[in-house]
Amino acid sequence: MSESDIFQCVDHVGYAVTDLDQAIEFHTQVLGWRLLHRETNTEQGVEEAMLGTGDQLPENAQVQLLAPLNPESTIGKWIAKNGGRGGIQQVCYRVADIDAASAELIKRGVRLLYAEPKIGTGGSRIQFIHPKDTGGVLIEVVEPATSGH
Ligand code: MC0
Repeated sequence: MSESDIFQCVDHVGYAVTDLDQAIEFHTQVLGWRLLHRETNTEQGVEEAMLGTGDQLPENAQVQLLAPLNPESTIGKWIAKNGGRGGIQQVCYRVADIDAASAELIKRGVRLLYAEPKIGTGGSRIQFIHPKDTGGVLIEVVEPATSGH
């Protein structure tokens, strides 16, 4: 696999959704994605589902469906600002070592949202680059739980 000097690949695209079950049904029944994983992440204020083409995480680029646990959560506020509708909220790039990647990104002048990575889907470690420093896209950075780091 050919990699950039920081990122390995697009890990997932994250959609804010208003109804998780309905969104899972659409993505599996109509689009043909497979449901790989589902969990509640109270720290992030979401109930989320990962969909892909294989059997387990991590794999090829996935789709992440993010439903707000409450209106004050990040996703709840994003949906409210988006006229009450869902949509693409983030794109996530995969790294092998999130501590090294974070240090390098800071050195290159972007603001990260957290002082230390937080826990994301499936026990992964996650960080975000502020959308004001990326041209308007919220970029998540993930070190999958199974990367061996
Ligand atoms: C806000 N902005 C965005 C944006 N959210 N721009 C692009 N994409 C987004 N998703 C812009 C707004 O339009 C606004 O620009 C400015 O940022 C401030 O927005 P705000 O509405 O005042 O919102 P804040 O400042 O309260 O929060 C924005 C911030 C927040 C990015 C800090 O969304 C955040 O902390 N995100 C990281 C966590 C997260 O997204 N968690 C949910 C996924 P203007 O020009 O109007 O000033 S959890 C997840 O993904 C986990 C489970 C996983 O993958 O494993």
